Amino acid sequence: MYDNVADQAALGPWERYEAVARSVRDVLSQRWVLTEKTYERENPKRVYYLSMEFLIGRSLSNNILNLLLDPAIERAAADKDLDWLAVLEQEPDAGLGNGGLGRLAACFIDSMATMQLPAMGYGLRYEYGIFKQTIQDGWQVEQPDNWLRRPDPWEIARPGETVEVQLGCSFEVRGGSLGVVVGRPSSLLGIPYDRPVVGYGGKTVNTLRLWAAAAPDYFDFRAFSAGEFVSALAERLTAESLTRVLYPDDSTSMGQGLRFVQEYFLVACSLADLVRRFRRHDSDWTALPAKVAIQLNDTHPSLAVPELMRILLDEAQLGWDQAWGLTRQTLAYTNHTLLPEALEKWPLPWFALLLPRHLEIILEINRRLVDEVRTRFPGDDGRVERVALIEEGSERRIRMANLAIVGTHSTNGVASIHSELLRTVTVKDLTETFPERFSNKTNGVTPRRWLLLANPHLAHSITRAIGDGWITDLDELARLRPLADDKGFGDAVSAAKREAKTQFANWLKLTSGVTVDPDTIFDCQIKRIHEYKRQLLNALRVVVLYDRLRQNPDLEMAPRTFFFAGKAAPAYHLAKIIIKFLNSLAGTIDGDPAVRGRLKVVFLPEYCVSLAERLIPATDVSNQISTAGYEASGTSNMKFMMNGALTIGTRDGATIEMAEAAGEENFFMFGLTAEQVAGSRSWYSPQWHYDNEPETRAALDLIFSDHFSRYEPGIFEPLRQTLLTGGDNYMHLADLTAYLEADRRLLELYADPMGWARKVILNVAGSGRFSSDRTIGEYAAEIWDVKPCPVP
Ligand code: GPQ
Repeated sequence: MYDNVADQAALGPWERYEAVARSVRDVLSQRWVLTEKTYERENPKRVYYLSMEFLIGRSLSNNILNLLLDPAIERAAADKDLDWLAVLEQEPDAGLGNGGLGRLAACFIDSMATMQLPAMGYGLRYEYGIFKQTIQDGWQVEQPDNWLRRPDPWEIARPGETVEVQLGCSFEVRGGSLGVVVGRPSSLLGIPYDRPVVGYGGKTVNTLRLWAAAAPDYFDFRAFSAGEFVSALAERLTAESLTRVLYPDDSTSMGQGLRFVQEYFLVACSLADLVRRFRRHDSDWTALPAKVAIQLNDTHPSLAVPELMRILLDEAQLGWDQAWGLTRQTLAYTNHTLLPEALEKWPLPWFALLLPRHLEIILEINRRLVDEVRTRFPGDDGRVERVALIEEGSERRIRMANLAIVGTHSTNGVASIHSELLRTVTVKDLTETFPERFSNKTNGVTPRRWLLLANPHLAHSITRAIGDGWITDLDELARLRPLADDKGFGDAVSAAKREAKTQFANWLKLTSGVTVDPDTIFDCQIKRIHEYKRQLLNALRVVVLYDRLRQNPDLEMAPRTFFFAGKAAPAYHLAKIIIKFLNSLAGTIDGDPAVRGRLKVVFLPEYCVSLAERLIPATDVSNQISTAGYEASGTSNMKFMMNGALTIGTRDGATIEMAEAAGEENFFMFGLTAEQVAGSRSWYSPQWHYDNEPETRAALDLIFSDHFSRYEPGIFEPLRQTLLTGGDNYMHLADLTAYLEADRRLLELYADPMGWARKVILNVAGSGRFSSDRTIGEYAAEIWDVKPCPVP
């Protein structure tokens, strides 16, 4: 089991981790090779999932589980007297993503492998993933995530499959921004690093291929005058810095030139690679859509539209109409947000400099599109302006979402309400032009990582009750419904929750010194910090509860622990103030003897996949409280549901469908609907709520009297702006009273343990639809037309 050249007793925890990981890799490598060999032989239609983010987390325990090696490892761990948990802790999270979008990509490749689909993920091999978050004086401080400092046993470099990418000019990175050297075309190498994606049962092992940028060896040293050898070599480094770091923005496009080149690099490397693979089997270009489906994870890889056109026009020498038909039939696009600040629009001059041929192609696509719309809607100039790929203005920009919709055969949203708003509001005109292209594919999460691995006690209880078919067919959970009033099963579920809470409390104590009491209600909101997700609304709820206890020390209230976790984009100032506020709230409440033991707030730093795996199973109450109409889907909401938390939430994203599946009466839904939000935004008056709602007023007065910032008076003034001016797009105060009312109902239920357990069971039983296996089944049947290709 240990192949390190070292005495076993002398092995440190890292060497032990590496040894175990390598032996697991040895076990899977045969299947990995056989999987690719089978695809080569059978030549099935393949799916390629292009994404700038894959938020993988750790791989060792997941791979052991999916390979069904856990009994063997348990024996080995016992034999060798190995501190197994310490070994697992050695593995850094592969944090190559910001949040939901990146984690969805990771769940999807798990499902595709489990369902034996001939699929591959394509992404970038960032040397630095999402930053590490520390908290200093309550403020977020970012640290670089050097996750590849030590060799990663899960990646295999494949220099033999390097591809070359051409750019219209040279570029260099100066102080983090992009400088271009006009008139000197350049090229970059993409070196693939492959990671195994083990399907459950270990039959199929697919590949996640991540590209690292490098400068070509024939780098033009003559372009530099004699004696500039060193600076020439230094410039080479700029090529290598292209894949240095993941942009840490979630649902916001920062419009950085370096990011634009990263996106093109992903697209150019991946298309070159998959076209090469296609051409090995098929000489006939018209077979492309019959053999290849490419899914674009948001607009980030939407340069695939002009890139595939370029390949078909310039390399395959096809005519425009044929190239266009093949491009559209091959590509499909998923939209993940309606937020205007997230919709990518790249300056036209950047195309002119870096990708002049692509610009030419985009302009021609636009010309034909505008012609078509003019013909179909004569005289409707407004419509023409709105559907055009080019946004006019002082700086002309390319609308990447329009390009993605026009250049593909399929556009989907990620939850029913989101797809509907996309069609009827955000891109209404394009929907009317191409109605048949639009559909919905509600998100899902992999039950292997998020239930079987993360919550072994609950998983075991479920398996004892209904067998283990649920692991690959989550709809089986519906068979728990008849057990809603079964005392034995209810006790088992409650015991599993209690166990997960204790384990979490122990871990927290050990790693941070923070004490939490598993006998309190664990109430969580964990996600990126964003105004639309309304962590501030949750904080206001806590302030109201705190104030009630201060005013009335004898008030009866079940003791609660409120957990917050999440990162703020480094340039998102208000989000960083929200983190400071949550920490100040935690500190003040901790220091107030009046509420000791009854109320506690904990801000957990460094939210990541591994932390979610610990906290979600331990949670009693899941907060999903975005302003209705803003959260495209949410995916942690589903993880909480299948792990036996009850949801308090707004009618937004997939939470709506979750409540339908479990029965609304088993959810704590509150607040304005998306329709009401849209209809009342213009006359929304936070001042009215302040004037007419005593608890709202008391909470705000407490905050702005510096009760939570005694030694830093005034620091929360920016929150006043957000909460109390008509400029609050997210209408926090409009939902506070309804939130408190839902919270009251929730506490009432908690006082009845049997009633609580009953709703928990009905939630778990109703969560089957939210497996990413179901989602991938829909993509495969309705968008990709791909079938399983089992490995013998
Ligand atoms: N999402 Cl546009 C992200 O995580 N990052 C992004 O940049 C964009 C969307 C999320 C979205 O906010 C969630 O509601 C979804 O559940 C998730 O994508 C996956 O679709």
